[in-house]
Amino acid sequence: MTTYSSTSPMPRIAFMGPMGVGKTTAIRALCGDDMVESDVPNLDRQSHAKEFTTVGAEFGQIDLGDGEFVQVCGCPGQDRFDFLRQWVVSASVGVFVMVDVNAANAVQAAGLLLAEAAAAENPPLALVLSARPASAAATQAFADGLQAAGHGVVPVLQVDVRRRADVLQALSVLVSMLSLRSESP
Ligand SMILES: Nc1nc2c(ncn2[C@@H]2O[C@H](COP(=O)(O)OP(=O)(O)O)[C@@H](O)[C@H]2O)c(=O)[nH]1
Ligand SMILES: [Mg+2]
Repeated sequence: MTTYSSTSPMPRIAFMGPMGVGKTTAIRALCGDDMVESDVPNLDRQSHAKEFTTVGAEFGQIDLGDGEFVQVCGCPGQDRFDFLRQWVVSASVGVFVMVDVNAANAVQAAGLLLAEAAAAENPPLALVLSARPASAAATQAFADGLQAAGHGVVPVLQVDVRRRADVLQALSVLVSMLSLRSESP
């Protein structure tokens, strides 16, 4: 069994993205009730109609098997929580940048978060999650847009965050990429 101490903390993976994209849903799909939530009634209904929104960060933990745990963390997408998101990013080994590729500002919004991750002192590995149904053409146009904006070739995974199997699969891709990275010299 793996134990964690202050010198080897549980690896943390962050979910980032705009309000309503599905961060809380993804963490709930992974962790069920085993999470600390911070949703409160949404007072900013002009930006988004949903009833609850996340203030502060929310955390859960998940057993990958063999006693290996990762902590998953949701970061608010609203700008007034910039400082909190930057802290979480700098303290994470991996980040999921969640996006609706059909949104007009998808490339810009995802690009900002990718740039924020890349600017961290020890940059976390970043994967993009396409979190709404999207055509192959729309997904390709989005990926091309990111590349044209200088973000390189970033993997874009299609997920339905309401399905635990989808979120688990995305997590296992990220964890595999992380273990490859830690093995390379
Ligand atoms: N129709 C539809 N709804 C979705 C889909 N994926 C997520 N949702 C819903 O979008 C909402 C996302 O809210 P939430 O997880 O609180 O977003 P957060 O602000 O990023 O934490 C939830 O009500 C989900 O059920 C999808 O593919 N289709
Ligand atoms: Mg939320």
